[in-house]
Amino acid sequence: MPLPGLPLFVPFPITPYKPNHMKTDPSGSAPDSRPSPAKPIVYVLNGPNLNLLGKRQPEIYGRETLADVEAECRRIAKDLGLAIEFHQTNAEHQLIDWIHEARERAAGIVINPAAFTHTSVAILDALHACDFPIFEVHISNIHRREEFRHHSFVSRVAAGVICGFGTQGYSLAIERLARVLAGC
Ligand code: DHK
Repeated sequence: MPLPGLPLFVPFPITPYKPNHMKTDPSGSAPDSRPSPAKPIVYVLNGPNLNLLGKRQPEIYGRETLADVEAECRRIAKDLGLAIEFHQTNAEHQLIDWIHEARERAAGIVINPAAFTHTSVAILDALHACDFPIFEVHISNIHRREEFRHHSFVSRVAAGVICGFGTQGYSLAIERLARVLAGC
């Protein structure tokens, strides 16, 4: 029986995003005192060989460079009121270190792990330690390519996956992340 005065249906509560450092400790102690960033930070992380974007297999990855992608990510993030940390590395451990850094500072991650998508349990584990939305991006349609590219470890933890939209996939992922962070 519903209690008098209470609605029959309580909608699923949307919990607004709080970065880790602003969460109240379950023990009851106060949240730590680091200042909250003015804008939510999104880490845009890129894995191996993406530094060669525009030069490497342009028939697959297109002619835009990673610098072009970064500029577009920054442009769209500015419009959406987000700050961007944009990185590329050829080293697995460096990607993991940035994911750990993001865990402390960021509101979300957009990641193109490139070849590590298909191989790295370590990157999956690092992403599992983050409690914010993660969007996985692939420039090419990995499902139209060699079979070894069809499996992604990262998809197990991604809120969404974009592939085959070319470099526009990054902008789409940032737009989606902004919506999710706004609770819509
Ligand atoms: C980029 C790579 O470097 C490949 O190893 C992936 C991905 C696909 C992309 O499409 O962005 O298999």
